[in-house]
Amino acid sequence: MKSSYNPIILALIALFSAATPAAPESGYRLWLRYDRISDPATLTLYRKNITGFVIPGESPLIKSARQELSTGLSGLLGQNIPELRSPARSPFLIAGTPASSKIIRSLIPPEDLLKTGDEGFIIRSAIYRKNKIIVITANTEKGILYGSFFFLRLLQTHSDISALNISEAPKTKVRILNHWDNLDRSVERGYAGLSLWDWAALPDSLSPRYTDYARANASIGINSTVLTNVNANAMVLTTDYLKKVAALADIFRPYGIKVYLTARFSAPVETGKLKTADPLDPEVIAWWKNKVEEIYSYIPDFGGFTVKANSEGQPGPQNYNRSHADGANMLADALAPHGGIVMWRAFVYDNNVPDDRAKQAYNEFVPLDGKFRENVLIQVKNGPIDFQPREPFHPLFGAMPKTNIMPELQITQEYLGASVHLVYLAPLFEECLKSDTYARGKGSTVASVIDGSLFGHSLTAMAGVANTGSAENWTGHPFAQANWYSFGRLAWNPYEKSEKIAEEWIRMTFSNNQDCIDGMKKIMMSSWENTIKYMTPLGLHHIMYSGHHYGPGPWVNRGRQDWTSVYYHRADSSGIGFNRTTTGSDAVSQYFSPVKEMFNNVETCPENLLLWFHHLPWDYRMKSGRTLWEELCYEYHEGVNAVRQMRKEWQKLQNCTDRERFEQVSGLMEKQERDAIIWRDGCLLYFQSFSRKEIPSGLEKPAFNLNYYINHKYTDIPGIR
Ligand code: BDP
Repeated sequence: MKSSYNPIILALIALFSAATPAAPESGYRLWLRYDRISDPATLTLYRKNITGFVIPGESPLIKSARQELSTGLSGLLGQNIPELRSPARSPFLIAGTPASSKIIRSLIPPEDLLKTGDEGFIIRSAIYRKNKIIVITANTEKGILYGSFFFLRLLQTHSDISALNISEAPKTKVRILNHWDNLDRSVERGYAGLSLWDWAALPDSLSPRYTDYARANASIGINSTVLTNVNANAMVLTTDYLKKVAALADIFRPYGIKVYLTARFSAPVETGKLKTADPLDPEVIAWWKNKVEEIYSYIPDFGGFTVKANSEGQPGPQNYNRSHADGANMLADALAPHGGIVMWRAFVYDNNVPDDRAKQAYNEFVPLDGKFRENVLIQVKNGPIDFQPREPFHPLFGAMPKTNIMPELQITQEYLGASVHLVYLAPLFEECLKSDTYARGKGSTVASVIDGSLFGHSLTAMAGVANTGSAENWTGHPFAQANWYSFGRLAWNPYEKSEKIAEEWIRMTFSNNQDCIDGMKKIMMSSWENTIKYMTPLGLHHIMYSGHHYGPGPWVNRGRQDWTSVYYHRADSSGIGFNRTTTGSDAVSQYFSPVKEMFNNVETCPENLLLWFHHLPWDYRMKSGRTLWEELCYEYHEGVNAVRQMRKEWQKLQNCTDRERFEQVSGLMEKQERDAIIWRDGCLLYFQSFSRKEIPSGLEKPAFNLNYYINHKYTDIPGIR
């Protein structure tokens, strides 16, 4: 903050505003806490700059913005900031479209709004009748809502608002949460209680949570939500359920959020009593057309369908010898007249285990490039296997230039410690988005594929598998809120930096005190790499306990081959790792040069993906000079030690938060350390049975034998049985 105050007074103010523990806090308010600005100098300046606000209009979107500005400004400024019917003689804030306000028309040249599209906005300092004012304007009311939240964020993060000149527009069109929520309120891979959607009580009883859910999403630019699990239940498409869906849509609409559903491909058979779900059958086509019409009669702005087809036993067009394009296009044609879209998932793999599961989506989808309708997006997980702690980027990014491609990121921590381990996921998301596919030469990043700029697509999107539930704090772990937050920020701008997002979130959620920000940021920014170290270092993957995926299970060797761990790590007496080079499964050839060569060559393959692409002897020499076996041991130990270090760092941050959240995080970290040790020792003992080498001296030795880890049961992890 710039200010012209006496330095002694400022020093005194700083002293008193140093971190002090806050009032109890359940975490329910997420990052929208709006408590009075803690720094007195900042507070004084803000109060001078905003004595009231003007927001013309009465539409639902404007009412939401008004409500937010009213509670936000009054809360943050610690005094009533009234809505003004007419401009004041003292500094004020005005929010509106040019159409709604003469003042705005007189201050903002129309061409300035051109770049902000139908969801962006401008926030600008201006002079009106010799008075300093702040203008939030946009082409649409939705832009006003987003601009209002953005402005409140400036205050929440103690930003300088003396000379504002901000112009923002989202880089993707559909920014969407995928809820893997079932109609019985269980949540697939959910670790934060039951589903938010209380289907039995809907449509008559409407939880206030629905509105707060919508506010939280709107505040970070999320404009869409798929209410139901990708492993879909056709029941949700029946009339009674559609009425329930409509009730939710009515609540979300004033926050600019559209609802979507998952479409079970066999619904015409299961609920429509047809004999087939063949996408080329005229009766099937008619059934979906009518169903879609019915949906729009209840939900006029319905977004469309997300579909998991011919994957993990789900029905799909291949059951009728039709292609993914036949299936997707049939649904797309039903939706097109209403403006709806289809997000068709590329997470497919055959019932017949192929030579390498990592190759399958690419093999099935690339030949279909150019065959999908304009209102179809292919939804691709960030990596080719399945949300592993670290994966290389999915080779489909860049490989289908004539098709709309969107990424699916997993916010819920299925393979990253559920809601128990503190793992800030934005660096994982960022690593994928920044990856260079080389599809059109250097600079063809994944972000440039999905924002449509690389191949000139206008239908763009980003999906995140939600981590929300009925837990009081929404996400179970207080820090897991940051993963929801950062997904929204990255969907809005896939080029945003994870560190900047972390800082914003800490300021809004915990504290604006610099020591607190630094301490928490350090914990967050190293958390993902540290977790990889104690779970799946050096490119190992899919070695989790089968079923729940929480703890280690490198010994899993029963059942479908590509669901076992031994399929992925391929450890034997000669070494460890999956050979995906040109001498192995050749998955490397699905990448463009020079990425292909980089992964293919053991010298240039990044060590953090080494065993993803190479099978190497136990005494292979790593860059550190250690053997592969030794390096594995050190990585696992470093991971555990990092958790211990993190616990110490957290203890230093006691004054940065209220007691409730402090204690909750402390307790979770204790479990995280316990279970990180189980990961380390279980994996090392198992791999040692092949390497036949000692754990290097100086490193801790496992407390139990391998059988202990194999038989270990988790009884205190939410969502895990
Ligand atoms: C896997 C999950 C499974 C999901 C599947 C999917 O284990 O529960 O249904 O992904 O994305 O990660 O369809």
